[in-house]
Amino acid sequence: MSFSELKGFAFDLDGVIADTARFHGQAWRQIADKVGTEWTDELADGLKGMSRMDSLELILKSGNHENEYTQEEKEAIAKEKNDNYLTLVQELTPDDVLPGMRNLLEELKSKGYHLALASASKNSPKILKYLEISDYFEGIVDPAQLTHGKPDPEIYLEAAKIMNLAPEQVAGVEDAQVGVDAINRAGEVSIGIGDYLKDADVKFANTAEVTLDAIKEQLS
Ligand code: B16
Ligand code: MG
Repeated sequence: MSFSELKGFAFDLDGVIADTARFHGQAWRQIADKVGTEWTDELADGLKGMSRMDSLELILKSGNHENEYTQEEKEAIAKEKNDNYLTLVQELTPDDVLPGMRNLLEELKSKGYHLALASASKNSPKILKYLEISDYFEGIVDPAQLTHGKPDPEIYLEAAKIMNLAPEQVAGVEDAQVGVDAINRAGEVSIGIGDYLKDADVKFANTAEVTLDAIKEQLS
């Protein structure tokens, strides 16, 4: 893993750039209550970075309810969660960019790094607009076009393609274990934010600590 090889960064959105993980959590908690699954911190962490349908499956499974709903009913529940989420995120403003991240995007952009978004969220273009940071990214991977969710490397490989870079020239930034695993499997440099993460090449306790110098220091 060499810092000098890096030419681009692929960012996760929820929990890395935007303080939206709490809104996903809040909206899923209502669904967990509805289907009768107990809400625990472990379940909340496990949902981070997972696609909408995978998240619902995990909630159903952890309460042993996986065989109680038809596909049509599951789609209706997932829509209900998303409607709740979209109501909650309406209150987002540019102040909801997580600490340090606007400066980091600015620094990376001004130093000529390529930037792409590798979020599992189908709502990410909307969220970037609320936060007024859409212009930093030269591309957004469309999760609707992917065959597999994180921890499959597909989303991070797509992000490298969008930037026209080889995987080893890209660093991915994540707050979820499935996301760090996806970056590692893509052969990119993994930057993990959160004490609970395992196997990240570069580790930070929170977003405020992430700077280009600090990344360089950990990679050399
Ligand atoms: P949506 P990320 C992920 O975004 C969230 O962490 C996860 O909680 C959510 O279920 C997933 O996006 C799908 O989001 O329902 O909005 O399409 O962390 O990959 O940026
Ligand atoms: Mg995330």
